Amino acid sequence: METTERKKVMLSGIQPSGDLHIGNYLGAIRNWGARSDDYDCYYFMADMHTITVRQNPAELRRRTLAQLAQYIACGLDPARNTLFIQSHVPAHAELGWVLNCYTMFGELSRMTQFKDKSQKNADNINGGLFTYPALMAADILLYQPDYVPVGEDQKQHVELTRDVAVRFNHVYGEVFKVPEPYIPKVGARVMMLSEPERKMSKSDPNGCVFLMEKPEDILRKFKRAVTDSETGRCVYYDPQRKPGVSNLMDIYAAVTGKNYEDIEREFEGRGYGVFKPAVGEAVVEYFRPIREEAARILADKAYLQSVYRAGAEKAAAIAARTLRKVYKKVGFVER
Ligand code: ATP
Ligand code: LTN
Repeated sequence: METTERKKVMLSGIQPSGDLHIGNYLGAIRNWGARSDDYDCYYFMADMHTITVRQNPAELRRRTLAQLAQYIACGLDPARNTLFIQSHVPAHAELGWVLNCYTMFGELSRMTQFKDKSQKNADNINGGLFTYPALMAADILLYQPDYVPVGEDQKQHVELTRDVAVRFNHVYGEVFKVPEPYIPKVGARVMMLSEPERKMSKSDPNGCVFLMEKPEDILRKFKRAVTDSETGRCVYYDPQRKPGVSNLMDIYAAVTGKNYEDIEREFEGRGYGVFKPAVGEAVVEYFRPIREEAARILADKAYLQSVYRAGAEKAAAIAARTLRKVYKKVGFVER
């Protein structure tokens, strides 16, 4: 039957600022593939965002392709998802500029990612780092998505995107669809194994577990994970008092599908010495097929090229439509 109903749209991106870690997967990528039958899905490598922090060019290029191979290995079939590299679609930079002019200094000043990253890179607090959320708003609004599947830390940026879209629509009529963040219940904020008070982050490789890491390295990191010194060494969920154990429980729950009660029962009276390696092994097994498949795909450079070229072409066509409308609304003369 012919239908004129628009398919729902999902879109998200990750910076190739480091190798992908289990936080990126559990917080974001895991939610991406699930809907590719019912949704139009756009996923990209946010390389333009990555240069807000100094990068080694060869490494950035390598990681961008490795990230694409990992997207595919995580189940994103390029035939059913538009996979592309942000810098291949100029409309991102073009709409990014326009939206810079509709995003307030005060709003940008409140972004916690800006505050964190300027602390970490005190010698390079550049304009791009500050205005990054306006480019992210452009990334999103170009494709008119319904949902943006991200981890908890990106909620503030998606909310700013909504505010910018509403502001723009208020002046010019319904130009942008106002998107919703789509955040998982378990795994939305995976913490460092070495410092469970801090978010696991690619640009901070200590305490981070990477998807492509060797099984023995993953196991070692879990065995050394910081817990607490509570007597009895009981496994139970209490993120305030037991951030290390609760983080491990979240990871274990996410990869096994068990709930907190199941996990507490499973490790009752068995202590952290049994619990930590068990989580490590579950993680190794969960990611084994992804790791092997990604390594296989990465070796096929011609295939990867065909995927990102086709992706850029499809993405550019959609993005150009929104950009044209925006240019017209703000008063630019049509070429
Ligand atoms: P960087 O260190 O360069 O900021 P990052 O590791 O924080 O990188 P991003 O590229 O900022 O990762 O994030 C990619 C996606 O993964 C986003 O949707 C983000 O919300 C999610 N994400 C990042 N870190 C975590 C985490 N620790 N737990 C859950 N989700 C996360
Ligand atoms: N800001 C995100 C990466 C990102 C993104 C996006 C996510 C850039 N553009 C658009 C969702 C939608 C980050 O640093 N994790």
